[in-house]
Amino acid sequence: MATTPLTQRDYTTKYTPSWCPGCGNFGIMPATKGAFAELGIPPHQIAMIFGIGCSSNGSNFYNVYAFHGIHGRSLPVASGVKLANSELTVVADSGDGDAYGEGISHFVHTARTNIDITYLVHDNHLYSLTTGQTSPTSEEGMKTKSAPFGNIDHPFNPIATAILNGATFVAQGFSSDIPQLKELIKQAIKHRGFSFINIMQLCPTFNKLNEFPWYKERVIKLEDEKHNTSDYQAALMQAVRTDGKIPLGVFYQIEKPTYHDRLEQLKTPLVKHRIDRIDITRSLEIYR
Ligand SMILES: Cc1ncc(C[n+]2csc(CCOP(=O)(O)OP(=O)(O)O)c2C)c(N)n1
Ligand code: SF4
Repeated sequence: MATTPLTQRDYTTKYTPSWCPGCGNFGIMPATKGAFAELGIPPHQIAMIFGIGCSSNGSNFYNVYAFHGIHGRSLPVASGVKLANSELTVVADSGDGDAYGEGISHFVHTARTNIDITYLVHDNHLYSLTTGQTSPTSEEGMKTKSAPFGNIDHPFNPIATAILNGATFVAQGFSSDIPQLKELIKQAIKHRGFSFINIMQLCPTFNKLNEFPWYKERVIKLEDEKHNTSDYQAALMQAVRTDGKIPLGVFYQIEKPTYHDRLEQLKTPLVKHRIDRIDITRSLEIYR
């Protein structure tokens, strides 16, 4: 931990974000940087792994170790980074298309591993970088670039999927509620295990359905409902609500051994293992 207080500036690069005016990414970024600063994690101890999309362009805007991967693949890269150096705080960052379309199998399988990384998904209900096509979380009936007569498919439920597949910290935030989102990100990073936050994100350029007034009518806070975050069934009930409300806050959190806890060889970070004493003569013989 740093000795002098860190501020958001410590995590800021010289590049000006290219997002549209009013984009929810402008709310998610200060919440994330604020969480890093308040937790006192210096930039060189953080690795952020991005996929492809408007949100993923954030790789240029965070002064941390940042890796811009390929579409849908932020989680396997993030897992690899954590396996190599468990002393880093590893955050994977995706759009909803990236996470629940291209990257859906990684989402499910990473949740099962309970590896100690944090996953932030910017859920603007569209593929926005490619100009607003239907994504897995687009609502049924929503008119998009690729569904001009309305989306005919049922939307994907990220919260229920995460809980059902073993994620040990599952939350939902909103890009317009920066203080709450910052607290959720702090809790997610502090949590030992796979922590996931679905972040409802405004996309004023392409999403004319899920705008601020639409959310204002629907969002509720789980803490106001006296929700018990360690109750698996209560968490699932909140995730599958049918009253149209959008709960914000922590749905589910439990302690469980992490991936690293379960493998003796990972107790020491792999980057600190001595490799100079390993004799590979026999292996070389095989391939000679
Ligand atoms: C395998 C693959 N399919 C499609 C694309 C084209 N593509 C690039 S960005 C993007 C949309 C990203 O949407 P999302 O992940 O929701 O992020 P957003 O732009 O909304 O933040 C698509 C489809 C690609 N790069 N790779
Ligand atoms: S298209 Fe939407 S998500 Fe992309 S930068 Fe513009 S407002 Fe943000």
